[in-house]
Amino acid sequence: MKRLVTIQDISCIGKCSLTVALPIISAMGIETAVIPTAVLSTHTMFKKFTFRDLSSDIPKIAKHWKEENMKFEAIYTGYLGSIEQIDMLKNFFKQFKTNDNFIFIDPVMGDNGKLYTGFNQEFALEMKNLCKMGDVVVPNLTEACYMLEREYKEKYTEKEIKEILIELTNLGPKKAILTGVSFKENDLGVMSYNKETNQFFTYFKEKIPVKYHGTGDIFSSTLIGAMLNNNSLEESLKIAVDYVWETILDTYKEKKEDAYGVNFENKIPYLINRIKK
Ligand code: PXL
Repeated sequence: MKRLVTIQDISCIGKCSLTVALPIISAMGIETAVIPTAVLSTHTMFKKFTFRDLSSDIPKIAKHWKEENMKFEAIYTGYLGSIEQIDMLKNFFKQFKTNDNFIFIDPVMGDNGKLYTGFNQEFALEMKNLCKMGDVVVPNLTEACYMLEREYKEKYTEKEIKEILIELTNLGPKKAILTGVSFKENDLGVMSYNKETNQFFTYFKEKIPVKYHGTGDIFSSTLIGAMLNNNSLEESLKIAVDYVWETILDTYKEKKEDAYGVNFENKIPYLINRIKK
């Protein structure tokens, strides 16, 4: 069985980061080792939340794993709580990157043109430095704009999206994926660029008129799970977009409050069927 390690926070309520990565990637038949970076009572979109920083555990866990000669097919990072943690991850990458595995970075920092509570431009530039060490980077448009110091806009042309993707791969990664891309009023989806094959790829679904929290983490978890199930980048993107779309639709039908995340659990059988095909 393949094993990845994912490094992100535990938000005890709110269905994002580790509480979605662990069930989704496991359901896709991949052993999911974790390093929790922090424990929060809820994610940071709630008015109040507790935050226990677990940074000091990261080097200790890495040291122990090195002694045990632990290996991972992929290293997947998500929400990180501080610049200090980013530095620790650079060290972690140096210790656990091999010729056979890949580093997948979701630079979780913001959405809708704004950074989440607790982040600033300095953090965004440090995250950009971390992305230089990645093989695959998966920002949304807000995160890409903060890292590349570009103005965030509501609408982009295909030419502009391609430019952003190329700029992202110029940092180092072989593959860049932008989420939250839309060229038509009723479409929403992703565009990717593979530097090695010089190919762009787009995949869109009909927009559901609502935004839920945690869907970016569900997307990234599904994408890496599909890639580790030997799907091409393009097929993996289709699986991830389709699964996220199914979870949003299921939640939308229930008219649920957005801060509590989507009904991803109801659609796990759908995801497993897609992976088997
Ligand atoms: O879904 C991204 C995310 C992950 N973890 C925490 C968050 C957020 C977004 O707000 O606050 C703690």
